[in-house]
Amino acid sequence: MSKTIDRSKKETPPALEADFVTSAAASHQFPSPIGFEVAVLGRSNCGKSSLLNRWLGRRGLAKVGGTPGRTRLINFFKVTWAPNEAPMYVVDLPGYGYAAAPKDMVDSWRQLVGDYLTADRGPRLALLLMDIRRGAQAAEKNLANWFNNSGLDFKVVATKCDKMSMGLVNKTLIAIGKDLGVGSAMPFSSLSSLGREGLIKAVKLTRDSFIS
Ligand SMILES: Nc1nc2c(ncn2[C@@H]2O[C@H](COP(=O)(O)OP(=O)(O)OP(=O)(O)O)[C@@H](O)[C@H]2O)c(=O)[nH]1
Ligand SMILES: [Mg+2]
Repeated sequence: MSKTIDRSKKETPPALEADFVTSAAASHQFPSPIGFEVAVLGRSNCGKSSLLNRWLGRRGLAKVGGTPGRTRLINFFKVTWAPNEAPMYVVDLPGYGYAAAPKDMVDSWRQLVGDYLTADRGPRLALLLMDIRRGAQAAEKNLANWFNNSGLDFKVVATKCDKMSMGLVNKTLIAIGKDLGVGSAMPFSSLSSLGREGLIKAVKLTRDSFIS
């Protein structure tokens, strides 16, 4: 007899509303803050847009794939999870580390993302993503240091966990956490939904910590 897995009881439904608001190429184009904000950042192609779509349960909201490193804009999405819940911005930052990126592009990334991260935008959580197969490299270590020094809340998320055995995933999560000086990285797979519930919970806890 074949086994059917009933996930319906455990899975959080998609966000009630998730709408693209605007793209910004410079800080004067950032929309005014509306409250809590979650920023997704990581190396080009590490799965930022895919995570965003899977986390919110909105396939196609953020553009996936395409030419790595082509997205140079910051994309703002307005998200309301449930009725009577205040909306928040979810912010898809352009990826760094694209191998073929010319120097002026690297500089413009630094400028734009730096302007966003240092802007006075109220309570925020940054999600620092990396492909679990690549782990934490110099760029991720620099970013984690920067977050620790600036006091901006951040969580480390290892993406594409479906590409590894679960045994190795668990070991790698601990290793990444150690490399970056955090407890352990959080797992995610935009294919299998692994880690979605954990991410929903972690974001909610952080958000609630600012409200109380
Ligand atoms: N197997 C697997 N593939 C994934 C996963 N997440 C993303 N991908 C694939 O990785 C590629 C890049 O995904 P994106 O979500 O566009 O990555 P990104 O970080 O937004 O890329 P940029 O915006 O270019 O920086 C796509 O081909 C995705 O289908 C995952 O969890 N598992
Ligand atoms: Mg993207």
